[in-house]
Amino acid sequence: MNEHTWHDAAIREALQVYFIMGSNNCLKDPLLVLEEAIEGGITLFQFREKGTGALKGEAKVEIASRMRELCRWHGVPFIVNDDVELAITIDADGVHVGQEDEGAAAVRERIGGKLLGVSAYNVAEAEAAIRSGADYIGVGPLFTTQTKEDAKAASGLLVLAEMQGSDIRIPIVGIGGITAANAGEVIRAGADGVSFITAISHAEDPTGAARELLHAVQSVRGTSGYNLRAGEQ
Ligand code: TZP
Ligand code: MG
Repeated sequence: MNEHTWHDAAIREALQVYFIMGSNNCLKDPLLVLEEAIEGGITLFQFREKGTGALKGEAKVEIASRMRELCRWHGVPFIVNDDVELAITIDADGVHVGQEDEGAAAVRERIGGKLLGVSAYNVAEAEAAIRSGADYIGVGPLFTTQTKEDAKAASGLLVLAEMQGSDIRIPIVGIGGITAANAGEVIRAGADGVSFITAISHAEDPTGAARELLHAVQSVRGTSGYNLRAGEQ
């Protein structure tokens, strides 16, 4: 299967409150954090198991499978960072790769119609990602982040305006230092959604944190009929 099965409108909906996390980002049981975040209304989840103390081998597959099932049960799309093999094994909904990872075009070949996200720091990288078959791009770090060990300098929000000015029409999610306090600005600057690690993974109340992020995004962006889960909140 090689055609894209994700339509733009559905992707823009899913990107709204995009929680990224691995076991080493959490202050308590990662499965509990994920469950609470889902309860609060996250619209997409990315399993990103990397950095100091990251799980490997069987342990990584085990926790990923449990998170995958939790997301499936609640109807939240589940994406794997970098590890295409794992994404295929546990039948993830998609894969997200950075510029430094396996070429996005090669990943597209391997995953067929699954969702493909690619990180882009600037317009040139966004254009390359689109040529490679990306379904959406993750743009950032927009603000300073403590979380990514090899993060580039924060770009600020201007990069989002530059992308609009350059006719980049692919769905965009912002990343890097995003909280409920600045999420609205990110949407106003042109992103379809916000992605973040710490804003939920370090929250004392992940459910409340997710609700605040959803509110911050939707009060700028509005809601649409596409968000089938909105009625549950
Ligand atoms: N890519 C760019 S910044 C970042 C990644 C994975 C980390 C985002 O983490 P936080 O805690 O939301 O700043
Ligand atoms: Mg990567």
